[in-house]
Amino acid sequence: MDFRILHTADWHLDARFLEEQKGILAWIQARAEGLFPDLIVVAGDLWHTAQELNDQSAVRLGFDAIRALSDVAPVLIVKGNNEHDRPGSISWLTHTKGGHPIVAYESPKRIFLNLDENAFSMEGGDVLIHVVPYPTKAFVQAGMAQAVGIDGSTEEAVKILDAYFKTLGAESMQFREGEFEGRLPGKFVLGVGHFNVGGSVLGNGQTLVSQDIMIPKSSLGDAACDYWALGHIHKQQDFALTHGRARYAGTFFHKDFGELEGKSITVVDMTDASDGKVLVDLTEIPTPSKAMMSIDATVEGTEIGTDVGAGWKDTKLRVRLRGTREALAAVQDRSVEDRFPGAYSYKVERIPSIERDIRSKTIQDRRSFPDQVFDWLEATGKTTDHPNLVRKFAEKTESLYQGENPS
Ligand SMILES: [Mn+2]
Repeated sequence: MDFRILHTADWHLDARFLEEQKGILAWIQARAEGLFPDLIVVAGDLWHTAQELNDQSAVRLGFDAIRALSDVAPVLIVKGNNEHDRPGSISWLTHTKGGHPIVAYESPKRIFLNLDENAFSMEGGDVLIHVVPYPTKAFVQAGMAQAVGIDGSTEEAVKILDAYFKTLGAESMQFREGEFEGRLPGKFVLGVGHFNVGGSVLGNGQTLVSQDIMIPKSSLGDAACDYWALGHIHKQQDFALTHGRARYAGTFFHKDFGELEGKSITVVDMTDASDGKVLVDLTEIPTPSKAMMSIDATVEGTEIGTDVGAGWKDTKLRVRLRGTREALAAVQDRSVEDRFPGAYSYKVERIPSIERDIRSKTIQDRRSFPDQVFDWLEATGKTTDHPNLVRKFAEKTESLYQGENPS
């Protein structure tokens, strides 16, 4: 028997993206109908933030989309980080029902899927599913520590998680036992999780808000799943594990400026190979979402500078104009659109240049901002007992100024 999953993640539903999300979700719904999946996964960050109960929020869109997808196949949702999926914002969906069952979990769970009946079960089935929502430290200590019999207060979260994934692995192996070289045909093991796997690559636009627990690939492999359907990292990517494969499906729409990679949803096909192993085949289906580009341009006089790069065609373009207040005021939004023709949409930001107090030629010529700070200290007769602290601060300020993440 074959097993097909439609793997999505990081929907980030929110009023601010509502129209675009509505359009792409309708597109996903139509594609899902033609794909005949056995299971549809939303691997965390269903919501972008806490939603209000009114017609302007994304609650209606989220509810309608999940219900519509459940007409196609059973739907499984896991909770993402607290910043996005607030406690209690996910589990209630378990109590809703469309054409097929919907389950939504905020804590670790082991469930099964029966492929013939299109139904979840707690007792057994064709597919064993390990559900692992976002593990905060408190969550690890309260929930998983209990599951593996370790006192969370005295163990490192990473060690607990390592032991936890090993217990999942033991369950996976137990589930597989039987004829056919140690594995029953038509039996698959799936992991669904929302967390940061060590070595995964962030997209251009994404910055992680919270301090993540980094889960090593080796731990993930220990769980002995045939496939891990992951959420959390918005750039789609997959990697091999000691046992099975894992993939971040990524966001289905461009959420942040700087996200230039194409967006997609993933079809996962699992089949029995003749040697008793499971073949996992991944197909990316691109979604009709526009890349989000950001261009910095200097305004001199009333002219937008020419060193502005290329590649903005058909993107959602943000143009950040820098210059004196007078120069910026002289540039109309309309002339920005003329200067960058063919973008899908435009957002114009005007950032006035900061006049520096110290205009000494030698200071201006110094290369780095930390050097300038020390020169300024010297020039103004100030001293510091904490030069390292000042340097660190200056370096962070400089990297911020250059738009890098100072971590
Ligand atoms: Mn996310």
